Amino acid sequence: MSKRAAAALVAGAMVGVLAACGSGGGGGPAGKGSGHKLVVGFSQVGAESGWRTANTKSIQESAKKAGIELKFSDAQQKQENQIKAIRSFIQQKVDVIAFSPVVESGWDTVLKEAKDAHIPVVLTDRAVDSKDESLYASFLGSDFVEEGKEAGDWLVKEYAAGGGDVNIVQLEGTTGSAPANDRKSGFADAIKVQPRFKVVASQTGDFTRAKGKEVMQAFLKSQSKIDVLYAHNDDMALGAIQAIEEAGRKPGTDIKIVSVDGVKDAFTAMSQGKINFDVECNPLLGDQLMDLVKKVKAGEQVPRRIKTEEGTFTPEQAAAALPNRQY
Ligand code: GYE
Repeated sequence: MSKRAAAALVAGAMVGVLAACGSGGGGGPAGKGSGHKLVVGFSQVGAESGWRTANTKSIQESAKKAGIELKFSDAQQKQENQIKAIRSFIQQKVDVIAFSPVVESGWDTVLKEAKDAHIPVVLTDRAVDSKDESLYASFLGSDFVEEGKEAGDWLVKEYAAGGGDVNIVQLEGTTGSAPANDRKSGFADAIKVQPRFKVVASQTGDFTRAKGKEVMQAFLKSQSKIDVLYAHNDDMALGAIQAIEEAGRKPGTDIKIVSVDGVKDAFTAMSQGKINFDVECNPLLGDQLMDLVKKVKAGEQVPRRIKTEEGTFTPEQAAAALPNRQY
């Protein structure tokens, strides 16, 4: 190790000690009187959906409120960009790294690098499939399997009265992402109670409106009978609604729609009868995340898994909630 690197290491350790004591003192590089401001490197997935926009805003606002310096990096839905961002956070010696992993696999190497640099990592929104639990301190986010199950349970109830096949098309989220994997498996589990529920086509729409529309157009051409659309998020459902209307059919009536997220635009569509059921996924994770990074930095014990609370919405409930919906 060079002398410079060794000196940096010692300085880094001192900053850690100062921060851990919660003392000011002005001795650290952020210096003078106010004490060391906590620096968090955050790698966001992208800006693919209404959910994501609300999540980014929440994290940025909460960091400001908490007096945390947030180094924000947008990965544009690419894992390689996230890995680059994390490496740059390590180089900059941030206090804590937080990130929302675009896909579940392939993180062990870079997380090991953060661990070796003694920078704690907090996962938010999406999980990784790393076997080594020492690679991150905590995971804050929703239970996506449960969300898929809620969507499937609704469908089974909705068709409880009738017989005959129910043909379902599925718009999947980003391939390899935790919400796409889990919302698919949770739904599949719920509908397997009766073989008449058939997923006749399933393809990724990458969690975006444009892709949701495009894939739905293809489904409408290739499938002779579609009863239900299950979309892994609202943006894809909203894109699909356009495709269904342009094909001269009535979303919500000719084709029933069940979706996930619960963003304002989807509630508006629900109040117009175009979406039949929405499973909420809360993007407002900022305050909880800032709390968590502070505790992790201070060396406090934190739960390995923190689940967010969320509900489900019928069109009536969505219409009632719409005026006060924050995202
Ligand atoms: O449902 C979708 C977004 O990871 C929970 O990502 C998040 C998902 C959300 O693009 O709209």
